[in-house]
This record gives sequence, C-alpha cells and structure tokens, in this order.
Amino acid sequence: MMKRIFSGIQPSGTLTIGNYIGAMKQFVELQDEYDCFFCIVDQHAITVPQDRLKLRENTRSLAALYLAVGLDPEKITLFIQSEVPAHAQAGWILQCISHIGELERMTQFKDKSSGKESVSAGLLTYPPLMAADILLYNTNLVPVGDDQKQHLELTRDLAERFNKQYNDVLTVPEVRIPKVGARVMSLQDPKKKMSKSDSNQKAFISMLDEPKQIEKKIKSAVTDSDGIVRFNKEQKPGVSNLLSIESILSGNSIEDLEAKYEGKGYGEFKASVAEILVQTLEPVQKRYYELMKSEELDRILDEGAEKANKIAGRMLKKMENAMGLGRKKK
Ligand code: ATP
Ligand code: LTN
Repeated sequence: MMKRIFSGIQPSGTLTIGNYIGAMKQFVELQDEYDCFFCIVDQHAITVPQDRLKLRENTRSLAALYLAVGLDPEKITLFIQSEVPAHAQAGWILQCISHIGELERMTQFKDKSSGKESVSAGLLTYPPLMAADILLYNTNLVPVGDDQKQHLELTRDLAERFNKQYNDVLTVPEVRIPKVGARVMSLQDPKKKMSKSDSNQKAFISMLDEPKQIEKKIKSAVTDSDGIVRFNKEQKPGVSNLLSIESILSGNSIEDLEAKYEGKGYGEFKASVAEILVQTLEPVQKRYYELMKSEELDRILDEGAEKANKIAGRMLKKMENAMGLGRKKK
C-alpha cells in the first residue's frame, strides 16, 4: 500500500513564494509516490482575527492555487478543514493530553503573541489541532517548511503519549523538510522568514504578483554593499536568500550561480532572479484564473471532504473508544 502524506496551509492571505518553495513544490514532487491529503486549514487561520469575507476568498483562492501549481485532483485529496468536523473533535482530545508548558514553549506561539496585550486561547492550542489533522489520517510523512519542525516534534510526542496512555491506535509520523529553500527569508529583513501575513508588501513575492511588481520588489530587496554575489547566510543574508530562490527555481546549483555572476553586479543578478520568478509564476497564474472561474473547484472540494470525512471519522471513533468517550462505537 502507498504510504500516506498529510500537509496543510492556512488561508491567511495570498501564498508567497516561501510557501511555494517550502511546501507546495514538495507536494507536487511527491504526489505520484504517496497517497496525499492536502488541507486548507481555515480553523488554524482563525487563531488570529480574520475578516469573514476575506477568509472565504482566501480559502477559495488557496484551493485554486493548490491545483494551479500542478497537483492533480485525480491523485490527491484536497479539502477544507472546517468541513471535516473530526479535526476539531480530535483536536479537543489532543488538547486534553497536551501540557500548557509545552504549548507555551512553541516558537510560533511566542512569535505571534509577543508584544500583544492579549491573544486568543486558540493560538496556544494551535499545535494539538495540527496534530489532530495529521494523526486522523494514519499519516506517515508530513512535508513542511523548516518553521513547522517543532510542531511536528510535538505531534509525534502527542501520538506516543496517546498510544501509551490509552491504546496503540495512532501512527507516529515523520517530517520532511526540503534540503534547500526550507526557509525563504523576507526581502526587506533577510533575518526574518518570509510570511504571507507580513504587513509590508515589499517583504514578500505573492504567487499572484504581476511581472512588474515582482521586478520592483526584487529590485528593492535588501542586500549589502560589497557587490559580490556569493552565498554566506550569516554575512550576506539578503544575497544568499536571492541565490537560494534562483537556485531552486532554475535547478542550477549555488556554485554554478556564483560562477555565473563572477565579476557582475547586483543589478544583473536581481534581474535574473526576477526573470525566473516571472517564468515560474506565469503558467501557475494562468491556470489559477481559469480555475477561479470554473465550477470544477467546488466539485473537487466536495469530493475531498467526503473522502476525508470517512477516513477521519473512523480514526476519531477509534480514539474515542480507546478513551472510553460515549458508548462503544463500531
Ligand atoms: P502566516 O504568515 O499566516 O503565519 P505562513 O506564510 O507562515 O503563514 P503557513 O500557512 O503557516 O504560512 O504555512 C504553509 C506552509 O508553508 C508550511 O509548510 C510552512 O512551513 C511553509 N512556509 C511558510 N513560510 C515559509 C518560508 N518563508 N519558507 C519556506 N517555507 C515556508
Ligand atoms: N501549522 C502549519 C499549517 C498546518 C499544517 C497542518 C501543516 C496546519 N495543520 C498539518 C502540516 C500538517 C503552518 O502554520 N504552516
């Protein structure tokens, strides 16, 4: 039997090339070898305030983008988290075996709550819901960007804890992080990860940016003043970030690119980075706009929810039985 993959993306804004390189690109590469479940995690998105209409729009847009990058609905299952109630139910169960201390130690929680007077309880209990997403499907492998490593470790701990305390029903998943591009950095502050909810639009390339915007944003990307195109994450974070982007999208190694730019300035380098971005995104955008107009999208999401509900419902019953919740279910 094919091994199973699960991954999720929040509909919290238009995806960036960080999401594409760190997550979606891997998904496309893995879809032939694994039984893949990809989820639009709207319940995770509401851990911070969201506008109702924007959330709907972002959810649909994310579904279209999943397909536009080349995921084939005949091979994969695509669905919306809130349309599969077992996620919230299993999330509650896993919250009850999580310790407040371990949740408070999550760096994503610390980052998103730092400097805020008050944050939602959901921001703290975000990881057990993510663990539920994964564990409901007997997932073997979870492809994500580097920032999610800690959440995956917690997911594994929770699965092991549940199995030990109750019954051996949960599969302990492995994480898969890309070798290059696991953490695409902000164009304006290359020490920070590129994030779709950054308030500074110049900090990221959105997957729906037009060629002119892409050129402008790359031109204004922060680099340094020594004028040499060389990879050195500590001393040249801006240049290294752009080099990684070009390397992943073009398939050329960093060394080859360094040789290509030997004796050349940042102007030429940046123009070439912008060009490969435009080339990569053009066909994706074309397909995206076609999908957004079609009825195909709703059909795919309906079928996805139906399949996910069956599988997740079965695992939820097993978890409830193991814990003695309700009456015995078959
Ligand atoms: P937000 O800014 O709203 O918190 P995000 O941009 O971090 O969101 P998510 O929806 O949380 O995006 O992440 C979706 C996937 O993209 C995850 O697998 C995550 O690891 C990956 N990812 C996000 N940002 C980057 C990045 N800068 N580089 C590489 N991978 C990333
Ligand atoms: N926490 C992830 C999104 C996410 C996810 C998941 C990823 C929610 N559930 C399950 C992989 C598997 C994020 O913020 N990037």
